[in-house]
Amino acid sequence: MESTQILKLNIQEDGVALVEIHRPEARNALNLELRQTLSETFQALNQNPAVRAIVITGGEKVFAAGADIKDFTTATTAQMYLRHTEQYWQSLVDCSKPIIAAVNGYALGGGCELAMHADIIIAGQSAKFGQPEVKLGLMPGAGGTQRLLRAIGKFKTMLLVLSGKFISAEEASQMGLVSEVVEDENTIPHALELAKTIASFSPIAVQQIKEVTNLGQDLSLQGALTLERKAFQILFDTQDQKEGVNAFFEKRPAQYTGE
Ligand code: DAK
Repeated sequence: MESTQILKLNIQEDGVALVEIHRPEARNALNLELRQTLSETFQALNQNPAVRAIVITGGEKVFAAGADIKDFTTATTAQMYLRHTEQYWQSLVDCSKPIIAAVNGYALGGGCELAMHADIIIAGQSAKFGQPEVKLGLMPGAGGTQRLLRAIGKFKTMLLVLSGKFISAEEASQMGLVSEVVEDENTIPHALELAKTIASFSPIAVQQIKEVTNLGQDLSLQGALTLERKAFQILFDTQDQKEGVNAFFEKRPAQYTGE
């Protein structure tokens, strides 16, 4: 396992990359260095053809307690603007490979926003989600108001962002913020297993599914359906599509090459 002080990266043989935030002394708070490292890591993983799916986690105890509040004590508007931290989050947005967040413990503020940059969220039963920025005289700044709105609707979003309350994994699941709730000790193994399954499929099909699903959220239904249909048609020009169909009739597992 390759390890820096604050981020661990393990690229497995099966095409799954495990990214682990590691700042236990600060509950994995996302300081500038961590966000920068996360951004560089996701750019590299996106460009690495051996990587077909990515799991991001904070480990067994905490996902991330948000931005590092120490960075806020004296910051001015101009300094916050000039940091342009949106560029770091953008690397996750631009990642064409599926991202699974494996959440144990707290996913708060920027931590909850980080989880929402994933495509699938697996939560341990004791996980807690929230956007407590309002308690600091702040508001969500990395997509919290907007991604929550799209995931769980206005009234649940308003409840979370205006009250700053924490919700359990089960509540988050019922709201549609979490894909699956599992036993705490199973969060990372389950996310890795799921990522392994996804990594075994055609990477072109997987990436098209991700792209169309994400883009479709912000399009009209008619535009999104057209986009879906075009992407579906494009897949017929891949060897993987022929391999998948042939393997079905030959009753054998498909071997996808990504071509
Ligand atoms: N930042 C810095 N340090 C933190 C931290 C954080 N977010 N969360 C915890 N820590 C530190 C604590 O200060 C403490 O340090 P020591 O006292 O030991 O030195 C250590 O971690 C352990 O914390 P606790 O003693 O509080 O541990 P507990 O288990 O009792 O409680 C907790 C865990 C996560 C419930 C609690 O620590 C907590 O409420 N933390 C703050 C959560 C929070 O308010 N998060 C929102 C932060 S604001 C932006 C985009 C996005 C954002 C900002 C900008 N731009 C586009 C510019 C995002 C903003 C946020 O996320």
